[in-house]
Amino acid sequence: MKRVGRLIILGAIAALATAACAPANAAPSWTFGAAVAPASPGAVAAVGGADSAAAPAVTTGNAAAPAAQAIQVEAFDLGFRPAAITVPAAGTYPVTFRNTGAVTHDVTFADGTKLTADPGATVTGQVDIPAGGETFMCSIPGHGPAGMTGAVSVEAAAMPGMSMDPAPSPAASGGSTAAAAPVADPNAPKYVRRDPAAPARLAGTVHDIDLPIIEKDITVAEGFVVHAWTFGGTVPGPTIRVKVGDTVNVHLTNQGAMSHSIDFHASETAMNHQMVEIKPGESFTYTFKANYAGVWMYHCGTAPALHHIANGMFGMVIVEPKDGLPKVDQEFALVQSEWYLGAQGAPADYLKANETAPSPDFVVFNGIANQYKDTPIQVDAGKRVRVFVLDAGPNLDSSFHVVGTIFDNVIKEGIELSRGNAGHWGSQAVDLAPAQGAIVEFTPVEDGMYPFVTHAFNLVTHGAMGVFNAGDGDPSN
Ligand SMILES: [Cu+2]
Repeated sequence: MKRVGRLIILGAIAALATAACAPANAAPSWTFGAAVAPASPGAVAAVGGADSAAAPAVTTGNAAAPAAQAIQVEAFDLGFRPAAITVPAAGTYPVTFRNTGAVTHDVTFADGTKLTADPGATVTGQVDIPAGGETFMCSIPGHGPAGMTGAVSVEAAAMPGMSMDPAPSPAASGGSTAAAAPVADPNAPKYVRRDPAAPARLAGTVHDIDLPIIEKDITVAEGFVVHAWTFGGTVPGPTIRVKVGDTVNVHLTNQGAMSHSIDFHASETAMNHQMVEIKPGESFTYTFKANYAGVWMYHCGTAPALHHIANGMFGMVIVEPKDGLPKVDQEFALVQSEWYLGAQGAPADYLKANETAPSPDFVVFNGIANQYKDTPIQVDAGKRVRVFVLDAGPNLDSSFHVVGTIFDNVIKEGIELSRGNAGHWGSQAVDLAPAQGAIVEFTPVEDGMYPFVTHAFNLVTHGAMGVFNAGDGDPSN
């Protein structure tokens, strides 16, 4: 194979040892108490049967307890069947844990007992159930809040007339336990400003790109650190720029502590062919031919995909037409996205991100709040500027606008407003739903400041603002 245009994407291997950074390995903190009373038969499985449906269900506190045999629980994407299990008495029980989902899950009991199963696998172990019962959850980040919680109740302690259902998951109950915004830490590391320049198109027609998956702490706004999951060690991941007809081989190595995957919107492939789970330590090559021009999103699709995108796993692919784009004076790449903060140094808060009326702590361009307001992007009056814009979401639209300019050339999702069109039409803002991308072009007419925003102004005050500074920034000279 011709190996041309190899792009080595560097990034430090994540420091995975700190407690805040490795929730999958840390002792879980429990939101729910053990359920202790009977519930509807459909929600309850008693121990002892080879099949939970065939097992004698314990439906009231007066029913005879079946002989204790085993706890059987199945994990699917994303939940447990059954989520409420009854045992007749406190004691040690064998556990059979079956994963029928598409990604790795675990069942982690409140005492720390943990069984992990790959997709399709069944594992066994044992657990001590105390007299008060015990909750369990999947400890993989995002899975518990997405609904993977349950409880083992002890029948002897059950009280007639009380519900035995496990406490509803926070996700099911509307996310009422979503974290409050952390307080800015003056000792947090300073953020690293991302170079807004669009990369040059890769030379040649076949591209081999190394894209390590790295979990690491990133300062996303002054005073706020997120334990992000990344492609290539940055949020957004690196921008990949090719042209129609090129072949792109992306070599992924998962250096993180949990499973991830990748989905290139610029590609055409079956989901279960290339958007596959890449476990920690594993490598996978995702290959696609760039058949269509555009500004495309890539992202992690591992469940819950919302959490993986909200925690930084996205980036931009630019596919130019076969003959390339016309030359302009300067080109930039800007990705708008949201941060839903958990605790300092923790991953993004899934429950906040999952609200139907989401209220992000920050809305940002290129991963960091206000970075191009703090240090503007230098341009020149009278010189043509092209911006590749992507709305990575995960939830909110962008209305991309550059104050004091009119876009005379826009290509949005395959629709083109051409410079020099017969009606002399122009564009003031480009509307992008999550996962949509565009190319906009403009020319600052004089020296001065040209702020760029999403014209949803409630988001501007949350970090979605930058500045193009033309010339010396002073229109009066
Ligand atoms: Cu991921």
